[in-house]
Amino acid sequence: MNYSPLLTVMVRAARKAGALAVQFFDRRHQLEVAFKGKDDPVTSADTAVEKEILFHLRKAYPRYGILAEESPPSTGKEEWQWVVDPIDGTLNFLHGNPHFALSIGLARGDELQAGVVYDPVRDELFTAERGRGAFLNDQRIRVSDRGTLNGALIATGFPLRRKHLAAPYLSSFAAVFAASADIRRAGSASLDLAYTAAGRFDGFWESGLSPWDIAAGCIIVQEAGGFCSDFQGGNQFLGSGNIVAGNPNLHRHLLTTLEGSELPQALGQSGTGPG
Ligand code: 2AM
Ligand code: CA
Repeated sequence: MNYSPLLTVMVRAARKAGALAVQFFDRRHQLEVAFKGKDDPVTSADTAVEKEILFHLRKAYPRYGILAEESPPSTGKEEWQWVVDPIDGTLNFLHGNPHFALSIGLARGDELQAGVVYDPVRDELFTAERGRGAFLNDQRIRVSDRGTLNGALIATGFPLRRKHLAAPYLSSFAAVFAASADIRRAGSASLDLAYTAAGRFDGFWESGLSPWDIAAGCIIVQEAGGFCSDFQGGNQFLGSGNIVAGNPNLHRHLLTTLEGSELPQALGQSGTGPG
């Protein structure tokens, strides 16, 4: 696969750090777990994998800003910014479920430019660069072409750190569940988006995410021909952490279905953003 110079750097970072993540995964019982908040674990694996990713990115692009899950943010004034999650799906990782990914996005101002989501256990590398399409390993990927929710397989995530949103969330679940074939909750937002880009899911919704959970996955969805938005259909998904994604038809149907549920209003009342 002939990657651009930019993607070459991002892919190198993902592969080197991915190998490290798998080593940690194989001896996860020895990891010390600290908690950033309730149900918000961080291990030495998260910090070491992030350090490895940032080493490669900084070496090639020393002036770019950095927004990464386990590091203090840079000034935020840089035009170009890396948006990095070293292990997305930390709870899976810690429980020995082999479903997690490294997520590396690049934004210029508000616009996503490139993304890499790497599942090091399955060695599946999802990549995209603005205007150049989306790929899984060296194969071009596209979102599904399903026109309606009828028969659709939809991914979601629970508001695990905002359990007071359980009831309104379940109202959105019930609405989508009634209209679709089935729903999956796999525990890694970046992989949910990458799978949506590859047509493995027809769509995805979740609330309360952080920019590093979704930046890379969203540009992969967009370059695979899909749409990503917030719950109002606008482009404030990185800032709000509330996201709806899918092929263009499914995206529209999902938005309408979610609008008919209690979730958007409850999010409006409890404020947006991760937590
Ligand atoms: P993590 O594994 O890196 O914590 C699961 O629903 C998905 O949501 C995962 O991608 C998880 O990322 C992310 N996630 C859950 N709660 C979050 C929060 N409060 N802030 C940011 N990301 C969150
Ligand atoms: Ca994450």
